[in-house]
Formats: sequence, structure tokens, C-alpha cells
Amino acid sequence: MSEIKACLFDLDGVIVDTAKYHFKAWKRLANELGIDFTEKENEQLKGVSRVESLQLILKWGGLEKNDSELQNLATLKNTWYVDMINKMKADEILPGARELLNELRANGIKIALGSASKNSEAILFKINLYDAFDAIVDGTIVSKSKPDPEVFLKGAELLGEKPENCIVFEDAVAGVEAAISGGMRVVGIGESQTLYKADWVVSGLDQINLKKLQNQLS
Ligand code: B16
Ligand code: MG
Repeated sequence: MSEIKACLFDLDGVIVDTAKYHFKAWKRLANELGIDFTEKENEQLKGVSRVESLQLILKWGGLEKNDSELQNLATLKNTWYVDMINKMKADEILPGARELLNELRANGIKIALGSASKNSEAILFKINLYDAFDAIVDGTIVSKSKPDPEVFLKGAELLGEKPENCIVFEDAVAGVEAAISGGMRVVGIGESQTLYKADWVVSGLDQINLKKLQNQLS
């Protein structure tokens, strides 16, 4: 198989657990609208963009809103979410993430972020990981959501590498599918029953080092 020249990382659920803050903010919004919202529904929003997440919550609650109401509600949720991420500290980086990023860079492997979030840069600054990435592709510059491969293809392009030389790290089914349709190999972060389409599934980045990656995927 092809050499590993670049690694592309999803943010939420791979580098940092911001899902708990998304959950709190979406629950507050849903409950204010009279809609019940549990962790089970929150699972389905992982990797899904802000407005698409809101549209799903409204659909589950049987509510319809026009475009300007949708924008206002999405902005309100984001205000609450940003209040929480502003309090994040570097110790919220998920186990093994910093170590793997350091090892990849020390071995000349290029690194990009590939996230649906429009808050990714703020989060990376908060956890002191901004400088670990050679390129950042996120919800502020992509137009098509995962499972469309745009976010990862753009990352490969910015790093100047072919998709077949890139490895994607993803915790969401839609993200695994995006990597596959972009022609990349993918490591699923989470449960193998859910992420069975990935080439290799591990519980977290602390289970990975470059040698293991090369053994599993090269
Ligand atoms: P924002 P990822 C995704 O991040 C989250 O998993 C998803 O729950 C969220 O709705 C989306 O970012 C948009 O986030 O509201 O900050 O733009 O997993 O693609 O890194
Ligand atoms: Mg994710």
C-alpha cells in the first residue's frame, strides 16, 4: 500500500471532547423550544454542521422555522457554546493526541485539521495546539458537509499530498465515509460496531504511534 505522508484529524471526538459542550448548548435550546433532547439524539449530531444539527432537532420536535429564525436560533446556541469553550484548558486534550501530533511532525509527516466546526481555530488556541497543524480546514471554508469528502480533499491539497498518501482520523460515521470517498485510508476513533467501514478502529489516539500506523495501514 501507499506510503503515509500526511495525517488529517477531525477535531471534536478525536483531539478534544467538545461534544459535551455541544450537548449542553443544544439541550438548552431544544428545551426552551419545548423539545426533549437526550444524549442519544446528540450522538446523531456528531460531525454534522451547526445549521443541519438545528434542522434535525426541529424535525425531531415537529417544529418548522423560517430561514431568519433558523439563523437566530443557531447563533443563540453558538453563543452558549462559545461561552463554554472559552473556559477550556489544555488539559482537555484527549489522551495521546499531543504525543501523536509531536511524533508525526518529528518524522516529517504533514498534519491538517479537517473539522465541520466554525469554532475550530478558537478551540485549538484554547488548548494550545494551533501550532501543531500545517493546515486548518473547517466549517468556515468548506461548503459541503461530511460525508462529502470536500473537507479532507481540501486538506490534502493544502498539504500538497495525494489522497492515497493521507490517513484520516475520525470519530463520526459521516467522517469515515467522507475519507473513504476521498480515496484516503481512515482510522476510526471509537467503537468498531459503529465505525466498521474504517480500515482500523481504536478507542483513542493513545492507542496509536507511527510504527503501529505503518504496520496497520502501509
Ligand atoms: P460549530 P467535528 C463538529 O466537529 C461537531 O462534531 C458537531 O457536533 C458540530 O455541530 C459541528 O462540528 C459544527 O460545530 O457549531 O462549532 O460550527 O467533529 O467535525 O470536528
Ligand atoms: Mg468528530
